Order: sequence, then structure tokens, then C-alpha cells
Amino acid sequence: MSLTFYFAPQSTAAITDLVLAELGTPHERIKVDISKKDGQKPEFLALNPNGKVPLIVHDGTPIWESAAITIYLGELFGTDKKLWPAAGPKRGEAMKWVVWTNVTLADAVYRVFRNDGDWVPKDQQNASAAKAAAAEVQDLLAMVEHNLDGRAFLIGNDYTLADAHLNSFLDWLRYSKVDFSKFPKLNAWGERCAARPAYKQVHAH
Ligand SMILES: N[C@@H](CCC(=O)N[C@@H](CS)C(=O)NCC(=O)O)C(=O)O
Repeated sequence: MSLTFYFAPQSTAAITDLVLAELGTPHERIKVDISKKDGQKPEFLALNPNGKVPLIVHDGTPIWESAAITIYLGELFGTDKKLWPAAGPKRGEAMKWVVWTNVTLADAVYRVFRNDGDWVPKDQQNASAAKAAAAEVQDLLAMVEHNLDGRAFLIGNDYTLADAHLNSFLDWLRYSKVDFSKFPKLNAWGERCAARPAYKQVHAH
């Protein structure tokens, strides 16, 4: 078995880094310097035509998109370790949170950052779109808060890679000073996720 993980520090690859740490799956690590546009080099584009990290190459097959990678690694290496449910409704629930993170939540978050801050030139930004998207992010976080009513983790009382995936994405929002003050259950869940040895391990390097 060969597994290679292409990553950049402080990027979406942090999600995959945590997933791999939770699973303990042996892998080779290759750092991609995205500040130097290494993702645009032909040899990287041949593996991921999006030019982005994270990317894994498993036994010669490149898999990109962090949601796909979490689900893929969970299915292959996570069920025995009870970090990913077996095929069936519980797996469906885990998948829905992973996909929701990258599709629904990320869409609202990207609209905030595209319309406020330095991602795109100011003359292409729209302050009222930023405000509406920020309110949408709050509504989406409230959905997580509600879901955690009576459960320790997203799909029950056991931690899964769905928790790793969403909480790692939320680390970026915490770092970006998104307001979490209205979400006590979400914050307590985040602390439970951060107390895991794998989380401490990835944050130590
Ligand atoms: N939807 C992708 C997003 C990946 C992504 O945006 N990666 C950024 C870093 S956070 C990247 O590699 N950017 C390099 C570039 O655009 O040159 C995923 O979830 O994997």
C-alpha cells in the first residue's frame, strides 16, 4: 500500500492532516509551497488539475477535494477503528455533515471572504453581500448548535471523522474571528474535539 499526502501548512489540508492523524494510517508527506505557486507546476497539475491541496495519491490514484478524501479514508481505514460508520444510515449521517461543511457552509463563508477582506480587489466587493453571508454563517452555525442538543458529537455520542472534518474547518473561522458567542454547545463540542490526542498531535507541528 502506498499513500502520499500533499499539504500546505495553514490550509484546507489541515482537515486531511487531522483525519490521517486520527486514523494513524502510514503515509508519505509532501509539502507544497502554495505561496510560491508550486500547485501550478505541471507535475502537481498532472495529479490535481485544480492546483490545490489537500491531495492524496493512494496506490497511484490521485484523490482531491477534502470532503472526498475524508469519506474515502474513512471508508478504507476508519470503520475498524470506529471512526467511520459501516455502510448504512449512520454512514449517511457522517457523509451529510462532511459534504455540508464543504458545500453549504463553505459557500456562505467564501461569500463573506470574497466580499470583505483581501481575497479579491475592493472594487469587486459588495458590503451588503458580505453582511448577508455573515448572517447566513451564523444561521448555519446555529444548525450545528441545534444538532448537538442531547448528543456529544455530530451523529451520536461517539466521535467520528465527521467531527474531525467540521471542527477542523471551523478552526479557520475561529482564527478569522467569526463570532461563536451564541453557540455554547458547539463551543463545548469543539473543546471535546480539540482534547483528542490526534488533534493535539497535528497542532504540535
Ligand atoms: N474545495 C477544496 C479547496 C482546496 C483549497 O482551496 N486549497 C487551497 C489552500 S486552502 C489551495 O491549495 N490553494 C492554492 C492555490 O490556489 O494556488 C477542498 O476542500 O479540498
